[in-house]
Amino acid sequence: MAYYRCILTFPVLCLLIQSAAALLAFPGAEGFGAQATGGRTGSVYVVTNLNDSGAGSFRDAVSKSNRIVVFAVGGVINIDSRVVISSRVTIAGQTAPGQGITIYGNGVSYSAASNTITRYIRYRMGRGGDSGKDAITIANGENMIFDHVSVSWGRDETFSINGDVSNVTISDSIIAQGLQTHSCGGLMQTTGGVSIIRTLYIDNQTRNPKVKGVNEFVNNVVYNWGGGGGYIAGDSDGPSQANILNNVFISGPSTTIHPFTRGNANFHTFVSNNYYDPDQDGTLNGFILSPTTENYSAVDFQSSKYPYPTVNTLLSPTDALAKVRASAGASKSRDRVDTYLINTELGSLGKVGALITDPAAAPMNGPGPIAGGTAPTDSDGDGIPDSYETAHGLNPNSNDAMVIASNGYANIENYINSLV
Ligand SMILES: *[C@@H]1O[C@H](CO)[C@@H](O)[C@H](O)[C@H]1NC(C)=O
Ligand SMILES: *[C@@H]1O[C@H](CO)[C@@H](O)[C@H](O)[C@H]1NC(C)=O
Ligand SMILES: *[C@@H]1O[C@H](CO)[C@@H](O)[C@H](O)[C@H]1NC(C)=O
Ligand SMILES: CC(=O)N[C@H]1CO[C@H](CO)[C@@H](O)[C@@H]1O
Repeated sequence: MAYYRCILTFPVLCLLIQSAAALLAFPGAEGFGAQATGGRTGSVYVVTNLNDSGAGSFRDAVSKSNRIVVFAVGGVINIDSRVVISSRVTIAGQTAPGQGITIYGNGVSYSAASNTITRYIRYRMGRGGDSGKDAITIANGENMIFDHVSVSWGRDETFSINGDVSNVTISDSIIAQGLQTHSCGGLMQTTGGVSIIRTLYIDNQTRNPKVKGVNEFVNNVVYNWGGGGGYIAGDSDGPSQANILNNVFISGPSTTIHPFTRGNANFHTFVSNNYYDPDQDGTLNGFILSPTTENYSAVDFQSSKYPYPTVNTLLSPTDALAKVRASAGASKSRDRVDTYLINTELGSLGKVGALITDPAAAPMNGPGPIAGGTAPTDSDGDGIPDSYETAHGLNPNSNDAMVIASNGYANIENYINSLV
């Protein structure tokens, strides 16, 4: 009805409104954060060096809103103090040559960084980071999507959302090795929703994750959680509503406790098809947890799913495991750390798990090396290489990166989306 009225009276306006509402952060974006707009309509910032600060640095790139950040360098960016991400920023780690970008040495804050799109980048905090801080923190804000992000070595939590936060997606990512003694995957406590999709939680003593509020937890793999717990149903006075579907829980050497703990009657959840392999024997020979209090703690079981924005394709638990192994994290070029976590640890199906407090020591041996590579030629410096411009009818000698193409994305977005 509304649609017809639109067509008859204001056809052009109507089409504009519809395409604006329907445009995803990138093609295939899913979950609560799928409609984040990032830096679209702003300008392009090309990161040209690995310096901690100053012109051409990552810190400078994300210091202002309305930017699409691309990389003409690859490697490790060592940061001393925490980096604060601005709102309406797109971070396109997939544009970096070589093995991409690792931010190492401290954490990043996405508090109030509403409407951000972050893809194919590694945030590794480490012991030198600020005590009591997370590798990624979000205390407030909405509409953020983290896709193919590898985050590790938080001193407090690794990826932590806690506050007035809405509409966040974490998809195809790795949340790894919260540092002892806290060793946390992280809180996922929103007022308005976080989707966690096809993501690996690995080697965290506790909070893999700890959830309160609105949560969709679909097709994830949780490996080698510690005695603090796997998926912790926040035992809170406030209400939570979660869909927990088709996930895989594999015990490792550090696992001493059931995958689900601490729920109470305020934790309302629809659970289905969650797979648990408890025996650490190197073979995938687990079972689907039946929805009992013993298996899921004393949650309030729902008989139907909450109508949350969700995955386009719900995988079986074993397909989810295969997908996570193949592509979770900054997998355009997997670094040594993620390769170790995925192949050596997760690939052992229960036999190997890291017992570390210092990521600079063996077996992790720090964040590097990350091959730097060479950026393709970009004559007009607009962030889109000449070869792509020529192949797609753009002008390699004039800045046309932010021109909106017929599909609604800026030219540069079509370029960065074409890379992965
Ligand atoms: C990056 O750091 C190097 C080494 O400290 C310095 O020589 C160079 O000028 C810096 N580049 C910029 C653009 O500040
Ligand atoms: C979250 O997303 C929904 C659906 O797009 C929207 O209706 C709602 O206003 C968003 N919430 C915030 C706080 O932006
Ligand atoms: C947990 O789930 C398994 C597999 O469905 C089932 O065999 C077992 O009885 C459940 N455990 C309890 C204590 O309910
Ligand atoms: C990197 C790190 O500290 N990992 C810890 C994660 O939790 C497990 C389970 O307790 C610990 O054994 C690890 O040391």
